[in-house]
Amino acid sequence: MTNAEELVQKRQQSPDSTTEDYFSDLPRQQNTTNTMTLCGNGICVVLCWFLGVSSGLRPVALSLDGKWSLSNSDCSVSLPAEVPGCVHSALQQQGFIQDPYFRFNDVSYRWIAYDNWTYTTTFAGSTQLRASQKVLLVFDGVDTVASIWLNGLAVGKTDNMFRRYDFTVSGLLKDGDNVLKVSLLSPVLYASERRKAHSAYRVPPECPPDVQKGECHVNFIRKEQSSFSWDWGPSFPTMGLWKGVRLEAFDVLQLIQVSSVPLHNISLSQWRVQVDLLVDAVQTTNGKIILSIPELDSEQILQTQFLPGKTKNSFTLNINTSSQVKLWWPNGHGDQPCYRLTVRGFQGGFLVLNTESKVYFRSVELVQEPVVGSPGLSFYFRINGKPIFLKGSNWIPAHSFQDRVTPAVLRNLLQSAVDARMNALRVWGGGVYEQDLFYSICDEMGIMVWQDFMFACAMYPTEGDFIQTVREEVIQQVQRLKSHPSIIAWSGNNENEAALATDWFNIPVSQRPAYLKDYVTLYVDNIRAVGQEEDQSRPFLVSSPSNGAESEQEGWVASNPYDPHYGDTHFYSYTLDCWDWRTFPRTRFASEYGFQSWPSFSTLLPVSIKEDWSYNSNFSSHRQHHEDGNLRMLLQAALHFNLPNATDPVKRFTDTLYITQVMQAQCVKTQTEFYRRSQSEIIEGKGRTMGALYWQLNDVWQAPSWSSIEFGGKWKMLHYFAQNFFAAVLPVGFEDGDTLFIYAVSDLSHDLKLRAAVSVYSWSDLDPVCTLKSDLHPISGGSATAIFKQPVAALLAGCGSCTRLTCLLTFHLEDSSGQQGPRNHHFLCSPKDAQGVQRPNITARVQQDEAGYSVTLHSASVAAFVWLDVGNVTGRFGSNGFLMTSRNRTVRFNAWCNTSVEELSRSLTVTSLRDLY
Ligand code: BMA
Repeated sequence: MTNAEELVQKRQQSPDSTTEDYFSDLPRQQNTTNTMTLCGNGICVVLCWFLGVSSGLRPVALSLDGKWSLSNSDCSVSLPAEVPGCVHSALQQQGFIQDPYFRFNDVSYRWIAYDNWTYTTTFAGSTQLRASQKVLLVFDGVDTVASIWLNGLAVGKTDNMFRRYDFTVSGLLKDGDNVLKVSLLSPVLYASERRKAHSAYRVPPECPPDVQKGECHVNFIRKEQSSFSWDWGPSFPTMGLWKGVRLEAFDVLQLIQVSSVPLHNISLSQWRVQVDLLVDAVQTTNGKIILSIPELDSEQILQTQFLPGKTKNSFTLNINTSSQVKLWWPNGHGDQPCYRLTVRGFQGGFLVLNTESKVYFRSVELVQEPVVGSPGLSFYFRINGKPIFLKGSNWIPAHSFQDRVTPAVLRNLLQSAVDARMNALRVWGGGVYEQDLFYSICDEMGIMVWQDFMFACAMYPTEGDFIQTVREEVIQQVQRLKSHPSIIAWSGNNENEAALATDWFNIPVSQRPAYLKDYVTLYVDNIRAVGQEEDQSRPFLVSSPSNGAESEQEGWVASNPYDPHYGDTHFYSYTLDCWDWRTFPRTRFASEYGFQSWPSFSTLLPVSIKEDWSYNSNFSSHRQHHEDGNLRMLLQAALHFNLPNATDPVKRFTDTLYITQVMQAQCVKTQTEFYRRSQSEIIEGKGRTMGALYWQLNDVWQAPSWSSIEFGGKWKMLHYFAQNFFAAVLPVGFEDGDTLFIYAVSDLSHDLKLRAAVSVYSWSDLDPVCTLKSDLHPISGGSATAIFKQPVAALLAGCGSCTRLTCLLTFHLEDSSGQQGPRNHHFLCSPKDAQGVQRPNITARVQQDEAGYSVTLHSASVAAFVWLDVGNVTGRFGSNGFLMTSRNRTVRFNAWCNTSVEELSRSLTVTSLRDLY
């Protein structure tokens, strides 16, 4: 009996022994990297290789991550470089360049992406490695266009940042030092060459608008589309090995990917789990697969045959019907329990593969069906049979240089989403398919993900090689990601249907059919077809926005993809008054809407100098990538607020940053509340809104944008507002005609009985002028119901000497046990027109107790949009940007780093609306 046989026998005799026990018995070999654990997909491949019986060899996985060397095309620059990483990061780490985000460096460092760069490493080729039947050189991600050389011989080429590449290098390895080179072409020059070669017809847009200071023809290269600039981001066309590199050697077979998708048979009320194993086998291998979820008392033993080469092998595990399956729920609707799935493979009694992964059970349906009283079709998600209103935002890349998106950055941003009571994020199609950890965290936190494919705001080529690389990209990404319950929908692209339908690119009428055909070829015949072949467990949308089923009816490009009677919409208006809800489309599903604001001063400080600190500085216009964006923010703010007029230039600048955040927070609040209160109604044939995902959650650098979280993680006022406007139970107030309505919105599963309590305050007095209460109303779970209605004139007439100009309203919901949900407010006039507004002269005292830090405020009068800022002390307040109608208020501060009462007191500034003028 060989060692391996002995061990397998031992293992079978003691089924309880762990993988570690199993390995501890194996004879240790020199190369300890053999036992590398490959994690991804929420899945850790504990051991996934064949025990070579005949040769007695163990398989090898040799990581090539770490220090490589890097040089440019004429070798005038050479330096060490970290892998995974990119050229820009390496140049900065070695002191060749400053912080690329500092001031105007995005433009100064443009040369980097115009050069070609070569990464080189040397590794030892052991006999063991070379003796293996098959040796693969694996790149989890190459950015982007590269040729790869091993010991001077060409191994292969890459052209797609979103693919994993492997190359067979079995005969190319030498004893001793092996030299691996990856030569990267300038992505900018490559895209431009591809454009030139594509002479038959235009594939617009040619270039981004000048205001973006970006590069052209990004649609010709399969790379993060926003890396050539966007309307919120800089142009840093990265190059590098952005994911891991390694050698994998094996004698019989290698497991490349495991994925599992739970499927629910409603009529049989049975769950089954479809398990796909992507395997690379040296030769035909017969064996036995055992799938099991011990906790559900479910196991399946199946005979199988792995054919030579790379094959996908699907198996089904039927879940024992007498076991109670606990379901995965979105945040706010229940827990996110998971189960352990083990997959073991045996050949001739030998364990040939053994993996363990997480399985979460949930079903998802996208419901598009006729709606009573409304033309068109509904558009909402049903999770585990329950209609769910999607509350959240849109996710963009968290950094221009992906190597800097650490687990801590991801966790902080996603935790912030959950803390603002979001249950959904859309991973937008101009960025990257996020790293595995992103989706694992979403799984754990109950964040539903609308996952775009990475195509945005452009037409794309459809030549054979382009389609081919995209097909492979889609297969790999769907296989990698489909085990995540968080992903509830795939979506083909961002706004490309709309771009065609509403002719963004001035395509001559005679050429339109050719573009439509290309559109269908790419997104329907290829991306959708391939995607659906890999995963039938979730809905597949072709574009966002689209009319869903209606777009399909109209040949995939609807005449108006923004039709509020169908599908999802994107809606932006910067000139209309955002306080007027009548300007918003009463859509079925709002997947994008938003307003820009500036980040806070402390976020700008590290990337600017004194001369930059004015709203009209070159820096301020340089960082603004949206045409007239800075002006539009002020014009929108000026509709309702006095603009800052301080004589001190820095104060005026920081006050202006503040007012843009006030404007943004109030605008997005108004629009989101409109969507949430429209969920149960049909008005003029429109309504039943079931999603509000504002644009955008996070930032890629320190600049004005639509984000609610600044680069670095600091919450803008909007994010604090989201904490309230996404609350499970929310009172929404608005006027229709001159009548005040208050709606009770509830995302709870159970019914409530609530009344509205309205307080009228005079701007000049901290004591309420009067308080009104409605009757108790039944509020069904998952609904929006009007519970208070009164003409404003009558309300004010019955309440002392109030007028629209002198008073404002606050309101909340309550039942016999007290207040339910947050307090809300409604202005009866623009604050700039209000009469009796006093300077609040707010004073603040920082304290520390066992629970942490708190700030106690004292105000002399009603104060609106009270904003606490502790500069660069990182952390988060319990609430912020609030309306203060009491003399005292205590706010907690959750510090992310060590700080002190002294430091906080020193750093603290308090600003309210009246402090600006
Ligand atoms: C959308 C997005 C992005 C853009 C945003 C703001 O439509 O899809 O392309 O950044 O608007 O303009």
